[in-house]
Amino acid sequence: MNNAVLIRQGIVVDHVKAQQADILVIDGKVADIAPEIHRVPSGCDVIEAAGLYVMPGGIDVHTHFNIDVGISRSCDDFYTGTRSAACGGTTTIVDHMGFGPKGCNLHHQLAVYKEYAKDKAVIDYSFHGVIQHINDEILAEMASMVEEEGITSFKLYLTYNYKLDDADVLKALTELNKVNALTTVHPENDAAIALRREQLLGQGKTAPKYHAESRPLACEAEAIARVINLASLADNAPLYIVHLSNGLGLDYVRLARQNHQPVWAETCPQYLVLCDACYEREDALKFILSPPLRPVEESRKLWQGIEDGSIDTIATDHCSFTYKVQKQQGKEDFSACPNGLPGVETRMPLLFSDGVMSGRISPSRFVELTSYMPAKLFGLYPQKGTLQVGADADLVMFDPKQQVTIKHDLLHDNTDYTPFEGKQVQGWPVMTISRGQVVACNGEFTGKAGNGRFIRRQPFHTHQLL
Ligand code: DUC
Ligand code: ZN
Ligand code: ZN
Ligand code: ZN
Repeated sequence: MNNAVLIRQGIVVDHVKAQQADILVIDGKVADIAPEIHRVPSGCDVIEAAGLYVMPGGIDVHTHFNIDVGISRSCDDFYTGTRSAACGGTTTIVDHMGFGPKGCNLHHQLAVYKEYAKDKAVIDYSFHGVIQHINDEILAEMASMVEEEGITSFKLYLTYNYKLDDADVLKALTELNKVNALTTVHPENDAAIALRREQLLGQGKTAPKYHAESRPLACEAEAIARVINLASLADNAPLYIVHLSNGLGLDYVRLARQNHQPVWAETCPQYLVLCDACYEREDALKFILSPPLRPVEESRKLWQGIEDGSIDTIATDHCSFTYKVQKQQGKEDFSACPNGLPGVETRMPLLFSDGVMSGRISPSRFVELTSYMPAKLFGLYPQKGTLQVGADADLVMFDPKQQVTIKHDLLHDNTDYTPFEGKQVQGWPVMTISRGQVVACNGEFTGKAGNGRFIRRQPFHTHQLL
């Protein structure tokens, strides 16, 4: 199919600059980008983008679609999850694979997930491997996951049923470093959380609001400091901290970097625009996730990290459960509530509004946080994360003039609420293009299930990041 699109006179933004330009897309790739393009193939479609920001499509490197968390299965699958992503300006997701039965190996995990996504995804996708236990087979599989399958990042949990002890964390970090993979970590101190949870429940403190008290920020900060030191012991293995929620953890990341350790940090919109006051609400169950929402001063510290460069990416941790049914499991006992929030569709508009339009960050820094750095860290660059010639024509157009009050009714996921209900934003994604095809336009989904492709990612090399 010879398909050509000319996007005219938008404010084209990359991770370093913004300038008015035309973009020519041919067969799903960026074919030219210039102040004005006059030579275009006959029959070329034209999209007028004057006054719109035209940016690389969002890359959300932290979703949990269709995940079985033991007490429930998240309610967005790879169709509704990617549809929602597309409508919010995201053109690639990297999902954290769920946990197969105990004993299931990494290649099996990948085969299961490829089936989940194959006929459903509407935008391109990849997966992070999840190391749910360590043995010789798992360690031996890591190299071929990277070299043959293009799975070049893996997740370790320090809490939940799949937590690894320190010796296994060291083994995983060491081997993943050796095979050129990036290790991502969910850092929370499991023993401290288990003890507090037992104490709270024993005192009859079972209401949803005690979820946050059961895992205070010191639990997270302690685990961040620990895993940073374990990574240093593992021949200075590269390390990526997921869903950072607090300032002390961020200070540990800064300290590690001052010591030239290859450490990167991700945060999520919920930690920037919501706070622990949500746990005082009647519908507190809607906000149960881990790490929990923090006091408002922590959001301020995270924004500081976004402004000064010590936070590298913004992802969502989209892990949705319905409020009316699934979240109600936690009504009488916070520990029985499935953990997680929806957010894949609201990530880009929230950061555009509260970041760019409020003057905290430049449009280029927005691109860096939402697309360029995710692509660089996770082996998608330069196919993704940029609008340079030859890159996939994955892009989003934001209208800075549109004011929107976020309502669940506007969104395209499969849950029944948004934690951001009623929040006003300035600026909205009015068109999303995935490999040259319009997949969302003015709030309407126009893509197709199965059009998304599995992307084999490049191995990780620290020197390409520094
Ligand atoms: N935290 C959540 O709240 N949900 C999914 C996984 C996680 O780490
Ligand atoms: Zn996590
Ligand atoms: Zn997660
Ligand atoms: Zn190299």
